[in-house]
Amino acid sequence: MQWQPAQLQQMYRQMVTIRRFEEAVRDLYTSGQMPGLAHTSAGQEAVAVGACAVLRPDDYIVSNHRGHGHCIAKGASLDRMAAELLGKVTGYCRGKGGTMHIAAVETNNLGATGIVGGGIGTATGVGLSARLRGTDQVVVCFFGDGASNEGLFHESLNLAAIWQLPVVFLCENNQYGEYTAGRSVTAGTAIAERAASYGLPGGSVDGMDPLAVAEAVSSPSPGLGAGAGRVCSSASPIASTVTTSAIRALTEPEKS
Ligand SMILES: Cc1ncc(C[n+]2csc(CCOP(=O)(O)OP(=O)(O)O)c2C)c(N)n1
Ligand SMILES: [Mg+2]
Repeated sequence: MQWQPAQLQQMYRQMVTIRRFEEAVRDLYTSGQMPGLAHTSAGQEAVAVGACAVLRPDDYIVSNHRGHGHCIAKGASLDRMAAELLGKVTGYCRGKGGTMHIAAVETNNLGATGIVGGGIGTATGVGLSARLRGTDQVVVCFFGDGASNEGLFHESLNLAAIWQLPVVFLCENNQYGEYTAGRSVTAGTAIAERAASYGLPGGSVDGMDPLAVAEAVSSPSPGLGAGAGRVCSSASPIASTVTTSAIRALTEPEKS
């Protein structure tokens, strides 16, 4: 892909914005000012920004419990996000959703969920909706490595393959499911290889590199032939990895 300097600057700016937002979330949460549980996406900025860089405004994303970066990268207002996280009526969901259930529907971000893997089923349904409505919209589904061990992941991949749905299943493999090391609970060598079981294309890219993520999300799916210049319009699971420095950044101090 060819990138203009202005596009690269915009991606960098978004990544810095996400990191600063997450630092503010951490401070508000640990000082007891933010209700509920907060999960920051510090260290995973490149996945959200790279993926959303190749989406149109009318494309959809479905997020998870670590979704502030997804929300910002899809174009949400920081003010309304902060209001939502703090339970204020001026927030995206009138303060009822909070960090784990925020949705910014105006940006076609259909929302986060506290149910690990829950968004994978939602995204598959949204893909079916786009297919039935005859649009060329695509859905990017963000989920974690832990979620790839949920039954819904496998059911969704099966249906997405059978129905040829325009969903990119984008696994953010930070190598941990909460405090559990991924290698102790995840069979096989790479999560992306699970795609092959359903006849879908899959691959792993460096999750610290926004351009690599953008490239992976926008590639037409080989073998399915439906890409045709559009952002990937076939189901295409992708596993992205992050480094150990990102994992340290993700570790949140205990709430005092
Ligand atoms: C269905 C379900 N099972 C268990 C949990 C508890 N839980 C919250 S976060 C988490 C780990 C998720 O790991 P992963 O999908 O890799 O996301 P990460 O937090 O690493 O970004 C678990 C098990 C939950 N919220 N929902
Ligand atoms: Mg994880």
